[in-house]
Amino acid sequence: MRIVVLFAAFLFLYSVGAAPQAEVTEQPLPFTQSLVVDKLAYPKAILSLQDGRWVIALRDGELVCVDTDSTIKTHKLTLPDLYAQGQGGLLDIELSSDFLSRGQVLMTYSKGTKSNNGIAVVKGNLHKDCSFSALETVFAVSDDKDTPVHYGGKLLPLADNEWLVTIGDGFDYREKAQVLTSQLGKVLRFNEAGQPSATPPFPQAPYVYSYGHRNPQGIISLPSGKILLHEHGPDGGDEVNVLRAGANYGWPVVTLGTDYSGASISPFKHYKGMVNPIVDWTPSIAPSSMAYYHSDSFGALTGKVLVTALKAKALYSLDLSASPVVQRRVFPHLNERLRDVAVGQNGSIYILTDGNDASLIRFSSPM
Ligand SMILES: [Ca+2]
Repeated sequence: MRIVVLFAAFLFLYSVGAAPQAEVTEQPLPFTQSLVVDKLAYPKAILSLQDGRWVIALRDGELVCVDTDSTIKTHKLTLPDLYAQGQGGLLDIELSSDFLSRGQVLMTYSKGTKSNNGIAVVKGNLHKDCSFSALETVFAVSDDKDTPVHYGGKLLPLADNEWLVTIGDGFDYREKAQVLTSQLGKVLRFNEAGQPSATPPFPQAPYVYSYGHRNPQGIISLPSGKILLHEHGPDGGDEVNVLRAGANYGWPVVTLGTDYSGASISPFKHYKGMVNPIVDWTPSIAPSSMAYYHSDSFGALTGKVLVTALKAKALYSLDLSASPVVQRRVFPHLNERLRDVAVGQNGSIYILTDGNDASLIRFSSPM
């Protein structure tokens, strides 16, 4: 394995554009870089199995398992009616609280046909040899949708076997983000039996946790218990939001972005009863995933939130203790579309690149 030691020795200003936005500086950080796996076809998510093993979920329904000795095994899942077109496919994988006892994980994928598709959540047991058993559907979004884009599809485990899943607006259905009886443009809450919460914020729409979202592809919980979500805006207007049950995040009534045509989507930068983001990225960076850096291995990143971006080809660190939130660019030499980020047990940062010839790369502190 090729080990490259690089020292980012100079701090210089990096501007993401001419928008009304704070300048993003680079984070100087000594590191060692190593390739974990390459030649991955359209990977969407990585998962630490908390014992040095990793799993990579590929768009077309395959799992790639990386053992502690770097041995790689693969397993092709049988996902009912997988619809892997456009931005769809197998999209996320997370550990259930039953992982240690029986290997249970939850996954999301786009299910259905060209004329009717949407996010489904499945569960099942992942074994040490990368085989998979007891695949079962937990939950499927109820709306009809005929676009292959804006799925969301990111999972977050909560306490008591409850989960959140992000659901995008389907692009052509943005008005539904404000309609509680639709599940598009929402964050939904359910348990591993597929039932809604016993204490939903909207009794008439018991799966809905929050609404007014566009295409959220990052959701994490912080040690404080806060839940953080980021979502793609249109042309500009990518957002980080602090998520609360019952809150309205504004889309498409409020956005700092414009339509791809340049047309205004909304005259409103704020609207009564709708929650403003804590970070606005205009121009768009296309945020694809997020992780909390809990370790002191890279001391400059301790307590920061890491965000991968597709369009900006960058990894950002966010300091939420500052107001406004301070953003810095980490490992700026990467300069590739980045799909996912996760933190290993020893504080190494694992970054998944995007596309049909993607890689999983590990960054460790040389200290
Ligand atoms: Ca918003």
